[in-house]
Amino acid sequence: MLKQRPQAPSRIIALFLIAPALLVLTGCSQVSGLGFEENLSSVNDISLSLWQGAWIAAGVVGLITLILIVWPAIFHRKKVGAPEFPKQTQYNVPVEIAYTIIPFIIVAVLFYFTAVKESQIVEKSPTTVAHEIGVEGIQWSWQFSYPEAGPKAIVTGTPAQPPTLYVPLGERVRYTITSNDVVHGFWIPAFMIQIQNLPGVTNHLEFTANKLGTYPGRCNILCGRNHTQMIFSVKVVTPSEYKSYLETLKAANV
Ligand SMILES: [Cu+2]
Repeated sequence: MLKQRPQAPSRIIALFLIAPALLVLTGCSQVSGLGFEENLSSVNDISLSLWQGAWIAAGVVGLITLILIVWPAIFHRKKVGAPEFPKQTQYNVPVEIAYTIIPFIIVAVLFYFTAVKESQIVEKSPTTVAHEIGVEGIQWSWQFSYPEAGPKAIVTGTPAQPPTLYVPLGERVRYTITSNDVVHGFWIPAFMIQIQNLPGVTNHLEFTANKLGTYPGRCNILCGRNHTQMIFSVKVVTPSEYKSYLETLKAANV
């Protein structure tokens, strides 16, 4: 038999009301990129608020769920002399409607904002872009082509020698995404970019890199035995350095 527990002290109630509020508030004051840097690419500018918003929404839902779990465990414990089971109820229609509608609203809101952002990301320039680069996935590396430097300006990587994708700073590039065998995923984590390389399908993506540096790139679709070796680097260089890189490719492939 359980001993009668003292009335729940008011500080426990305060803890459960104030602690979540504090967590949320301190979280809000420090909403950073949550792992992503702002303004690194034109895609980051669009996606970052969605990423932050999704985490805040998840935090709020998680907190409410935690309170709902812990609350009965503390405040509805078995009392001395109480029957073995508390009063059993079923078919609480208002509650069931609530827990059907609330998740639906959450999913609908997330879907809406995702669709809005996605359509902005895949938007094509009405006029011509500054540069074109081809990105072909091959088992198991990448092939980058630079049509501005001629049809032969193709850099092919291998698992032993991963290739580098040169990208001009601050200039919009249209990427043509293809595959010559299976499905691959062109992924530059820091730029919040991923688009699939599909055999028989040509995808396009346009974006601008906004900060000089070298960033890791990966294939993020399990594409076969050596999938993990499908790595590459993205090197963001100044427009003049990009021009001379194109010249080097042109000279090497004449
Ligand atoms: Cu792959």
